[in-house]
Amino acid sequence: MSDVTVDLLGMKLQNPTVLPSGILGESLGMLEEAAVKGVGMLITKSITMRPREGYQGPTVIEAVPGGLINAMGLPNPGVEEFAKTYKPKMSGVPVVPSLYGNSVSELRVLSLAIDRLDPPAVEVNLSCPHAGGSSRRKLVAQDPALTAQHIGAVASTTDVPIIAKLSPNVTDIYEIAAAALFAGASAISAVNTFSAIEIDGHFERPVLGNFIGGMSGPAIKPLALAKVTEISLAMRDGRLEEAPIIAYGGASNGEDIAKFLLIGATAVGLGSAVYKRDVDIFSESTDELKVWMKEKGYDDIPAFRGKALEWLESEETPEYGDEAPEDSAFVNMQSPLPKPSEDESEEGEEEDEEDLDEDVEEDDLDEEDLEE
Ligand code: RRO
Repeated sequence: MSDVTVDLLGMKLQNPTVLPSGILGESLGMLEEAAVKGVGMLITKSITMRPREGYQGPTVIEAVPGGLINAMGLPNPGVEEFAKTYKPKMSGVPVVPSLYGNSVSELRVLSLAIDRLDPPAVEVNLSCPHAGGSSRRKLVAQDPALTAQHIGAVASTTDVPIIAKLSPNVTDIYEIAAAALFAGASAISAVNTFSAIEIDGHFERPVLGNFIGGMSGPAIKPLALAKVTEISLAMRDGRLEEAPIIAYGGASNGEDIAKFLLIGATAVGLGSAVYKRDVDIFSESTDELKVWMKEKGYDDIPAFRGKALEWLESEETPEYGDEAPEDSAFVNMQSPLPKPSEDESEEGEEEDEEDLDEDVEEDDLDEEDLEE
């Protein structure tokens, strides 16, 4: 039986699945249900000092197939109410509070209050793409100095491990990760949602109540994979100190989880996918991951973590490989044009072969000329 347990910041997770912040987190009952149904780790909705109602609707739309845009506006009861019901573990599953501060000093006070609740770790949300409403103000995680200040404030008030949640809306994400780790973070979570807007063609205005939102879902998976890859590669070549990465970004099944582990993640969030399926997704995806590992012959996750990065470190540009199954979506997408009919294709082949012979003769000539 494949071992899918994960060691993360002193926590032993039963599997690498994570419920990301903001998904189901408003109701304690839903968190409990996810815990009972087999999630590896829970992150709460981002908590602020004072209660926030959130933005007016619409707050979530499906803008493209597999692509949700949200602007919830950090709805949460505030730290005082949160403290009344928070438990560091639910059904044996670690519950990590997510912290959001409007300023460095506010974050410090918030972190002190959360530290009293004895959490197993804290995640610091530095990257909500619309925390300033529709003001388009700069995000903390778009600036290394601001990132270091916010993480430093939390590090000065708590001894529990700090997870810095980064934004994909930057050019060099590893530079922000470096600032966070330097200032006292022990892990990186990446990525928050991609800044996004949808326009209503009829009413000629942005669709979301807040106008600007953040995009998530399967449509962003390759983009998120690229951002996590950037961080992992920087860790491998020494630009960044080694630290666990919790990956978020469009994963929705066991093979997607494997993909993020293959590019160096330690744990993987299933967020938008919970909306599409339900909380059973955590145990179902874990089972799918186990099947994938069995097929590949891996006994545990460290046996393949980061394996796909080797391709990106290589100097050569490797071929996709003959071993790719014929029904692979990727192989099929390499020839998107309709195939010629049989007769045409035979003629085509003959012509091509003739051309090839001529080329070879010409090549031979060239070589002889050169030798002379
Ligand atoms: O609550 C939100 O609207 C929200 C947050 Br705090 C966040 O970090 N990322 C996001 O896409 N939405």
